[in-house]
Amino acid sequence: TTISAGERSLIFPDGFVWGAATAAYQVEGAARQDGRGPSIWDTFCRRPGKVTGGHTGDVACDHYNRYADDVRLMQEIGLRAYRFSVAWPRVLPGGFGEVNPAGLDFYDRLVDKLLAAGIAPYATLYHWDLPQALEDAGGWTARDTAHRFAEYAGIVYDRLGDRVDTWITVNEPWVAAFLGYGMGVHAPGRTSPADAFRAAHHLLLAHGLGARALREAGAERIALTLNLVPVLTPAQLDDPDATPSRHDAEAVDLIDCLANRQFLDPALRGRHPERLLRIVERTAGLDHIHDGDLALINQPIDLLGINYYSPTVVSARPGEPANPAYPGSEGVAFSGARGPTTAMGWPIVPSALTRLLLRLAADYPDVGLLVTENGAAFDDVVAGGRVADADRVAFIEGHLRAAHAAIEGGADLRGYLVWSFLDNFEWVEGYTKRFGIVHVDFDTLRRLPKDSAAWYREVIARNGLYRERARRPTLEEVA
Ligand code: GBH
Repeated sequence: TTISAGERSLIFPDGFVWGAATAAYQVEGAARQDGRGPSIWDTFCRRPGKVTGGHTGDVACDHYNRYADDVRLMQEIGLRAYRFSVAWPRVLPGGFGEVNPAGLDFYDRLVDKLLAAGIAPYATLYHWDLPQALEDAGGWTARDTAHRFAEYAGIVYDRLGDRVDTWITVNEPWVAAFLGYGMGVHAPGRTSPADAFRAAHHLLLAHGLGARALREAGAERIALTLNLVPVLTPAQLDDPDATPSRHDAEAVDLIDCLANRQFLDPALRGRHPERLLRIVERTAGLDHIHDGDLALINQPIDLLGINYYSPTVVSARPGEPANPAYPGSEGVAFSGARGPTTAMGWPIVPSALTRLLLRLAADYPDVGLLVTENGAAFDDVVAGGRVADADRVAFIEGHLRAAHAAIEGGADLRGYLVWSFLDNFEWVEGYTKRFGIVHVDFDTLRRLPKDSAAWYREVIARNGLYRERARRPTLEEVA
């Protein structure tokens, strides 16, 4: 019998980093503890109708107080890396100026616990919780915010840089800018396409200024994390080798430009895509882009962090109004999901991850690649003290096979971090969508590793996937 590619044993390169990720506002809670200042998400959650159930991150997983137990769990699962984010308003309650030592103390304790457990800390400096005071001064539409970010980055580095090797400046600037300032479905809830383009530029500038500050201070590894979206035509969703019509290819290129190249090209090539500049010019003008900005944004970085969840499917449709998430996308139709989806309604297409990684390797060959987020929400059920999340195991396994195929194809992929370590505050969806490999009971805050956590532990221990894993004897049986 032949073994299909989907069933082969797949071992990852030596040193491949296995881990999991979270973000401060989604897990920490303790929103008013130890001098933390308010962020735009504290404010946004209190606006009626913005977040499902009126949920907030006030308590979340209470990771701020339970981090020691959480690190113990990570160790049991065998994680080699843990990606967390630092809450800017914990460190600088007013966004700049006076430092809150208790805020830095928390990350100091967390890092020490991680290191003692043999887990590498990966610190993200901005995962969407802008200090409210900075939003009041213009938020990401203000150029100054990028400079404030670089100061903040330096302050955090001063405290943790002797122990944290891997620094991620900004998480998903597209989401922060276009969902936060354009569509208004994320904090701060503004609805101006012009503001969204300005915010996107200033987030890139923050990345560049932050990366420069980190580099000068001696940081070992610096990364930018983007939510990268493979853009496909409906035909390509069924058959990756299908050749799109000229008009559909044009639609794909436009959305790829707005979603991906808007960030990739300035950060990794020091230039703007031409068609992006034309859209920005007619939407926001170009005054916010200063001479020299591209050079600042294009700092040498070590890793590109990739958050991959699902592809976007588009085709050409003359007369179609712009999608509010993509100002400038007139004439493009977005298709709804077909085939299997997660509880978020996002299509499950692992093969798109292979294509994405190979495309990045080809187009941006000088940067290492790291999957900083991949995972899925499903309707988990606790039964008999267990969460049998076979759908999540299948999702992660499929994406690991896809990642491995990209490595075989030459992509310099250094690691994989599952989103998420814990069920947590899923932004607009509040606590109603669960992405964790560890279940959290949001009444008692008790943690329960799901079956996916036990499965992931095996993957990490074996540095890959084995065919017929059900029939492999356990160590105890062999002994
Ligand atoms: C990440 O963002 C975040 O970094 C993380 O905080 C979050 O919890 C996690 O993902 C899960 O959501 O509606 O089919 O067109 C994800 C960014 C942007 C990915 C919107 C999905 C819409 C897919 N997301 N995108 S679709």
